[in-house]
Amino acid sequence: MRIGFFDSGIGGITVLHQALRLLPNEDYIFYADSLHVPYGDKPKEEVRQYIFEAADFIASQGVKALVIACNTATSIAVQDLRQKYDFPILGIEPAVKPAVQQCEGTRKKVLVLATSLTLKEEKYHNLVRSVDRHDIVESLPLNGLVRFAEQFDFSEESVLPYLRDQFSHLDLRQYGTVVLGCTHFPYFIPVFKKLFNDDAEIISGSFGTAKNLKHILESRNQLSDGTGEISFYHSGRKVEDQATLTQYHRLFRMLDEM
Ligand code: DGN
Repeated sequence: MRIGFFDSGIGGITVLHQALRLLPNEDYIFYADSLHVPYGDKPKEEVRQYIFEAADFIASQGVKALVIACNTATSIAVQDLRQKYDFPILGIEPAVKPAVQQCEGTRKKVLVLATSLTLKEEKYHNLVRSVDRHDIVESLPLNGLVRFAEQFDFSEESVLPYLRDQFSHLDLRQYGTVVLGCTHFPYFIPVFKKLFNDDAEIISGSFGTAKNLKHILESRNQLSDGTGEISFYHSGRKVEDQATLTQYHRLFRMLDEM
């Protein structure tokens, strides 16, 4: 059986990319809710409805696990999804704990970047409260970055001015770790590195999520002998046109080169 990956858009590829490294012999369904992306600045109830429609579709294809490769969807729906389906459901959340650990013994702070919906949710506030040094954790919503990614615009010329503007009220030298709390953001790691002058570590939850997935499949004795094949879906419709598939493969290559 295949493994489902779900995101509002192309962000989930950054998590699937890590999973393919750890689990190359699995086959995957990648579902992007391209009709409704972006989620991050929409009302919560509306987004919940989209998430359940997507999960129903993925479940109807028969999967042995589902990865919610979207911090926003995880924060508002992962608990309820787990009640509804009988296969394991993994979510991704901002890597606040490792970030705080990395800053231990320094005078540096943690900056969490995510969508406004993720940062508003109780789940995020509980996560921050659960770490020892929550006083060093700051956050900033960057909804606009999702739009750049969905337009396949990863260029420094476009993105750097946007980020400089968003960060203009902050002294970036005070941060030791920057948490990419949205799966669309790792595409911009080279731009973030430029902005933070390599002073800060830039981390995301993708690798941890892929590691959890591997662990769960191993413990359930459910590893497969597949070929790493991916079937792409856009809001319930199979993606078959070559131009879109080529764009997806370009994203994997971009991530390979980082
Ligand atoms: N990629 C998603 C996340 O990790 O939060 C959300 C992007 C969006 O739809 N705004």
